[in-house]
Amino acid sequence: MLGWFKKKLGKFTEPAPVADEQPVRPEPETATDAGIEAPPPAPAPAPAAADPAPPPPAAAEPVVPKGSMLQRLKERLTKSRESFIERVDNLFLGKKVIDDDLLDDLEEILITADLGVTTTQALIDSARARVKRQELSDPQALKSALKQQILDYILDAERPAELVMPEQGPFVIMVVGVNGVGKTTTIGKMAHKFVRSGQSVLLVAGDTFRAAAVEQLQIWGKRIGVEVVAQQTGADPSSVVYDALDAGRARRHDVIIVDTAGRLHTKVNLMEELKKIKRVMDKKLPGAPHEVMLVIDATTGQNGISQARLFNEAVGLTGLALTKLDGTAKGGIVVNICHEFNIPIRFIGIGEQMEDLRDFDANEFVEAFFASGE
Ligand SMILES: Nc1nc2c(ncn2[C@@H]2O[C@H](COP(=O)(O)OP(=O)(O)OP(=O)(O)O)[C@@H](O)[C@H]2O)c(=O)[nH]1
Ligand SMILES: [Mg+2]
Repeated sequence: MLGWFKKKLGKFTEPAPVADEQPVRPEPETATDAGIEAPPPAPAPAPAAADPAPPPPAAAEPVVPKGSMLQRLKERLTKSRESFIERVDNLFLGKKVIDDDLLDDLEEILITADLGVTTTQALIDSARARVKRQELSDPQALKSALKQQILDYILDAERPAELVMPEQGPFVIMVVGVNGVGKTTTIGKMAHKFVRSGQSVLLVAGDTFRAAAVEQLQIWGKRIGVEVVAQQTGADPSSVVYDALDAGRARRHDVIIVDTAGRLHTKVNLMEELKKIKRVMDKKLPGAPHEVMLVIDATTGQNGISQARLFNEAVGLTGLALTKLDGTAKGGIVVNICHEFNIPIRFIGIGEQMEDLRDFDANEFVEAFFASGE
């Protein structure tokens, strides 16, 4: 858990892995909808959100055998597997040689699996060159080469994953992304991981545009037992952040996670707002934010790529979280993003349960992506 963070922070302690925590309901629109300080609406949703229980202590949590983590990822990526690897296997079935037709069909499969034109082209060109050099004799060898090449792309993107940790003071994470991608949910899950690892966390409600945004973060704060700094809806997000960094430093929090608004990325004013927030952070706490994390919804396919480009130009991304991989048949977006950008994927979201925010592991992902259905 939080391997990318742990590497840098010596005092980090590994929490016990969790088997099954309480499912986390999709975030309600308003605190009232959630039943907080108000009777639950009828028909009443699952009662869990009305009284968010703090997570159980790590020691009481059941331990999952290591192998089952990979199994779980495989299960969650079933849709990706069916559309991608099963199609590849069907294509290769009974084929003895690699010819142009086979490569053309493979190209189509890769594109429809959301690997994108540029990444697909690079993979096919490399395969073609190796066939020409007679390095790949049969389709099974091609499949292995493809797997290796994809792993290399992902590992390449992980190389700049080193974090610049502050010498002293809190580690500040600014979370950005268009609306609905899962920023607030990811922040809640991520904060939970930090808490379980013994870090003291402060959440900052930097999304002051949308009426329910502050309440949504506060619900998460209650659920996982962490403090949330917020002002009223409509407040200047930069001033919320300015005050929050003061509070975070004064109260000696280890980690400060800032939620931001997610208006459409095509609207220039959001980008200007985010730039301003970032500037304010650096002014208040030189070097902050130490991580600018873009959340991308994997089901949006190529849109995710253009979002990454625009946000990267505006605020300089240092990490990515890819959510809703459980809801797409196109896990190839992971490969595409890693190939197009040298920005490491920190987390993948593979469901709505608390534990479904997973440290991204290149090897684990590629194994799951290439695992044949059983
Ligand atoms: N299936 C699935 N759903 C997810 C995942 N991550 C988030 N969600 C759901 O996506 C929806 C939107 O999540 P939010 O966290 O509110 O998204 P946001 O980016 O903060 O949205 P705005 O505040 O409107 O910009 C919620 O219903 C979440 O439960 C995931 O990994 N898998
Ligand atoms: Mg939000």
